[in-house]
Amino acid sequence: MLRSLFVALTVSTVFAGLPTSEETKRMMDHLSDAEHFKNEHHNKQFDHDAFLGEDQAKTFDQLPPEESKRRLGIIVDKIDADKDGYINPVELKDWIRYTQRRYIDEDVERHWKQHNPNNEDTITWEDYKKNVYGFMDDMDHKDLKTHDSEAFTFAALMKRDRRRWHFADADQNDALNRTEFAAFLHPEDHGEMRNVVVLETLEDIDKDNDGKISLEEYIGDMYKPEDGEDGEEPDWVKQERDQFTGYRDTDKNGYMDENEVRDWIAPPEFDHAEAEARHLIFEADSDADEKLTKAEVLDKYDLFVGSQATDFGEALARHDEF
Ligand SMILES: [Ca+2]
Ligand SMILES: [Ca+2]
Ligand SMILES: [Ca+2]
Ligand SMILES: [Ca+2]
Repeated sequence: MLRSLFVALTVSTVFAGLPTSEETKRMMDHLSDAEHFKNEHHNKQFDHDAFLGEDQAKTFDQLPPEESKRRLGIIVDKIDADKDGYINPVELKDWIRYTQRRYIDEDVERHWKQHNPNNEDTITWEDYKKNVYGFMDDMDHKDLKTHDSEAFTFAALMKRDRRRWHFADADQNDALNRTEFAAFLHPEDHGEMRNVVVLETLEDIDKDNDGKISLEEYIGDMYKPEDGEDGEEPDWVKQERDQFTGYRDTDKNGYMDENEVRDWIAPPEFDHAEAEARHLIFEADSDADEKLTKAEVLDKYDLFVGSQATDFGEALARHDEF
């Protein structure tokens, strides 16, 4: 669904008056926020693009491999805070946390300025709506009832935005100040937004709109057999089926409801940076001394630049660091 929506949004930009690529990207970020919550299987390329932004990802993809590796080497030196020649788990965790913070802060700053050019204290919903969805006024309203039409897709996104706006609006004046706007843009980063993230996650996966996630919807969200491929499911998919039946569906009624989804997505105290640091060290630490040399990192180049949590790809493409 995320993929097809992405295609729909990309195709739609040929029409006049549609959102800028920046806005389209933000809508996509929106849709993928829920994905970032799941500490399970990711669609790597999608995460990569969604996390870096299409433009950033492109810059990075265009770097010659040798140049990317050279830059990755420089980053390794930076992560090694005590300069002993090794990256230890704490250094890696701190660096991941730092880059995530930086990404979110810059993202909020950029969107805040974009939607608030006169630097007011708040942005009203009406202004935001006009800015982002104003183009819909010119759309054929018949289309709003047709599933899979553009108008229908954008109307659904607007409805979702409206609800998220309401959740982010702490003082309930229907306008968002900068802090509230940050919660709106990055609900995954704000504990008080947890309920709306749960709802969005559930709705993304609940294809038949019955308000609960069946086993097939759960699997369908993370795995689609390739065309013409009709053999056995990979082992990890079988494990996910067992996970669903054995753990996720705690009351054993065959479905995940809102509460079960809440338990599933990473708990509030879950430390993404620490989990990712541990994962990367586990994967790359070939001599198992629980720290990484530059050679070990460069050996696992793909792992590091592909990690959406580490933001290595973003760091490699930044102009201000090299
Ligand atoms: Ca070190
Ligand atoms: Ca407010
Ligand atoms: Ca369902
Ligand atoms: Ca259940």
